[in-house]
Amino acid sequence: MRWVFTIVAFLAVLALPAAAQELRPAYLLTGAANREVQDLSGTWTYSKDLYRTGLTDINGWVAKSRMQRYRDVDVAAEEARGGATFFEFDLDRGPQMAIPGAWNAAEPELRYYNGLIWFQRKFTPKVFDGKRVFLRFEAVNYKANIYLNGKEMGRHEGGFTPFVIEVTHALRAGENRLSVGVDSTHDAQSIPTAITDWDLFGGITRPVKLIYTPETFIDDATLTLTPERRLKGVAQLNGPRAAGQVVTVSIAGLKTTMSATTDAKGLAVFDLKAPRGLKLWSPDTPALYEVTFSTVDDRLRDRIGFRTVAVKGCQILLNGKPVFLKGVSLHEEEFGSHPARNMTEAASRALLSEIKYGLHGNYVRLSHYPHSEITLRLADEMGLLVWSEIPVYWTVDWENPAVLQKALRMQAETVFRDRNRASVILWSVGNETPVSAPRTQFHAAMADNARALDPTRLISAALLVERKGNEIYLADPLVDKLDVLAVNTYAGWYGDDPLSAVPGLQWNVPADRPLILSEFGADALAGYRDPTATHKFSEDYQAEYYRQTLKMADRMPTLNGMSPWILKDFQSPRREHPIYQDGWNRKGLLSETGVRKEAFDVLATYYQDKQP
Ligand code: GCB
Repeated sequence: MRWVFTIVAFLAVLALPAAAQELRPAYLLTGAANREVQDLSGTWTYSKDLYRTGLTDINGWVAKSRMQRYRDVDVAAEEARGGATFFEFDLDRGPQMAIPGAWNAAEPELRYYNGLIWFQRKFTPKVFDGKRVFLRFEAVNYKANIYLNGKEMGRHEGGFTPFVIEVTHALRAGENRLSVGVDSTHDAQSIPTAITDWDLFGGITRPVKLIYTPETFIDDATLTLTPERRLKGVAQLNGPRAAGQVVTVSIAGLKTTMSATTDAKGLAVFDLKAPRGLKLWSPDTPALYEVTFSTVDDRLRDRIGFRTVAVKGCQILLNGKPVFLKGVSLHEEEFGSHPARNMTEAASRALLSEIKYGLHGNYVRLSHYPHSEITLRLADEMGLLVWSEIPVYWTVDWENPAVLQKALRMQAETVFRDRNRASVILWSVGNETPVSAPRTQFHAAMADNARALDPTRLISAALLVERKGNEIYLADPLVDKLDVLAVNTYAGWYGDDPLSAVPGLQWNVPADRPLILSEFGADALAGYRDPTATHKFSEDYQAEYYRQTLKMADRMPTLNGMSPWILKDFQSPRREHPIYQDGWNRKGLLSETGVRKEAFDVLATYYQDKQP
């Protein structure tokens, strides 16, 4: 019997190991949604900068001041004055774009723009005497250079995780000028690299908010249920009075409160027997509690669900009971013909509703990168278990320590953002990465990092399989690091197997651990029918592929769940068949506009009948 949870592991919830602690961003501002916030979404102006003249001049010289798009200058007023000075930009009079949203969908000429674009937003802050003010970017893809009133405030790399910059002392009364250089270029050292099977969309893809806090504030607080039915957690204070403060936690509806005093670093640690009346979170009963952390200065609210997840032998246990993960994979792309990766609550709810109510699912693989906080919070609210991953996908520069550090930091940003989400049960450390010693070391470091950052969840990775005749097997040393094995398999789509052969494939995988089919799928163009089910790209072929693959799945004894590829057709520049694909990966069970294909019903019926 292999229990993932041990008392020792849980001690780590209380104090992060040194290496993991170093990955904690200076500011997190989790629970920002419930704070005093000024949303900077709306109309911004922009200026394209394909040759990066705003950042550097020829020969690597400092950029010419007439090119520096982030300058705090009223170009029109300067021009009216006349004289020798002139400019080759004017953000105040530039074209406009709605933010958040990828630029690729904003204008036809930007559809395949890949490079640097400067964005500008002017705003007037609220009165903030005695308060601190932060800018929180929920996601900028891929690199961001941030300037306020012409001064550089910070940089960030990584397209899917939030970052926070303090601007208290850089703000001025009245109008302020916020400039953001967004570089969508991916290279061999980026995560992911430039080679993927999805659209690498550029831009300020998630909201930007100004957040106002007291001088000493609760930067982050977490509370989790242990298998011993204790509620354990921490609160991290930031500010001049962070040490020696009493932090009180109360859980609405449970008449439960507890207090702890912060140490010299502003950290308070909680440990309390879970109250008897605590309702456990599960997909069937997604109970969320309003949890409030308060100090004399500040108050932070979050809606938190309490549940346990563990592995026992080859089963996954949710709240101590076996669960079969009935899921599907999802890219972050809203319905419609021109998606901008703009995950409004309505857009996200529309996608998740198809999983929860259409497919009768209880699980979603949020591939291949951290999705919007909106989606995670909805998964909590609607009752969907979540697999979360960062885009260590196919190939990254395995032997480069700087790239590993980047991956670990991205992973930390994800864990810190989402560790209060009951829905998240799995941290994945990679997708379909070809086995080699440096690659396995890289993933092993990620697995150790994820466990150190969060010992309460399970670790997995979507692995490649090997094939010998009729036998499919795993030959990947990474399995030793994983709680749950996961494999992507496409027999019947890629390769020569006829569909009739798929159920008979023999799976040879470790018998002591749960297995998930993290992907399987086949392309189909919605509306293209072929009753013989012998033509690839037809709905009939895709439906038959699902029937046969599900038969195969039923013969896999350690199988604990699946997330077929994929809920909805998604944009991918790899997919250029002019009749069937036209720039879309067609493995969706739904077309890009939400039309259900026949295979959708095949999977929905299977899930409706499926018992753990
Ligand atoms: C995979 C990848 C996924 C692709 C999919 C496909 O194995 O993990 O990102 O989109 O196959 O459609 O080939």
